[in-house]
Amino acid sequence: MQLPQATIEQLAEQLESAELLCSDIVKITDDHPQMDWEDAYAIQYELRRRKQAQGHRLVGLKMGLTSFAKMKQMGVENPIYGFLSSDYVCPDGGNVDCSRLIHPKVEAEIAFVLHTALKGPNCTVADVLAATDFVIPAIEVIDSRYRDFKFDLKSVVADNCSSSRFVTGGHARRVQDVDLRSLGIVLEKNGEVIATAAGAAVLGDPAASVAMLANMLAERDEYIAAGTFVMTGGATEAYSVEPGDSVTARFQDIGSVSLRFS
Ligand code: OOG
Ligand code: MG
Repeated sequence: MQLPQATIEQLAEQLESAELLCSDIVKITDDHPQMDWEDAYAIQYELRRRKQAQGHRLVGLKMGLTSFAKMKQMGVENPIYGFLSSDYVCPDGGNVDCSRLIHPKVEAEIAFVLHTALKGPNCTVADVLAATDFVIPAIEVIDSRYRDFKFDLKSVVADNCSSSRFVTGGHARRVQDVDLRSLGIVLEKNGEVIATAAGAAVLGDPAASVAMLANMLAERDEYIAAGTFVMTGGATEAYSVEPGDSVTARFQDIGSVSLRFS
C-alpha cells in the first residue's frame, strides 16, 4: 500500500459523489501516481462498503477487460474485477435514465450463476463448469466516472470497473447444454447490428473468466461464494448510447435481453 487509509477513504467518497452527482473527475493516478494495485482494490472495497452502508446489497461480481476487443478499445491488457450492487439492477426491457449517468456505454456479456463455491488458486475451466448452476445473457451499462472515459487500469479498478447498470434476460440454461465457446452473440442498437462475437472472445472461453476471478480473489484470501452471479466481461467493444436508443443483445441458445435509454 502506498496511500494512507484516509486518502483511500477520501478517494472512494469522491468516486461515489461523482456517480451520484453525474459529474466526472480526473483519473486518480493524475494526483496520486504512486497508487499501487492494493490501493486500487482498497478504494473499490471502500466504495462497496459505502454502498452497503446505504442499504444496497451485493448482488454479484464482474470481470472486466476480458476480451481482446475491450482491451484494445481501452488500451490496457489485463483483466480486472469489480462488484455488482443492487442499485445497478435493471429489469429486462426496462428503461435507463441517462440523466443519471455521465457517458454510458453498453456491453453484451455471458453471466454465470454458481451452485458451488469456487476457490483459487489454480481454479480451472473444468472446476467452473462443475460449479455452475446456469448461464444467462446480460447487458452491462458501464459509465466511467473519469473524464472522457480515459483511465489506466488502477484508476478504473478503484472506480469499480466503470460499473453502473446491468440487466439479465433470455433464459437460463445448464452449462452442459450450451457450447460456451462457439455461442454466438449479436449486439443491436436501434434495430441495427453494431457488433457480433462468439463466447470464445472472452479469454478463449467465458468459463476461464470465472476461473480467473476465483484465482484473483484467492490473492486476497477471498473466494466466489455458492449462488454468486458473475458477469464475464464484454465480448465486443463497448458502444455509447444516448437518450432514445434501444439496445438488444441476442445470444445463441440462451435468448435475448434489452434495454431502452431515455
Ligand atoms: C472498464 C470496465 C470493463 C468489461 O466488461 O470489460 C467491463 C471499462 O471499460 O470502462 O465492464
Ligand atoms: Mg462489463
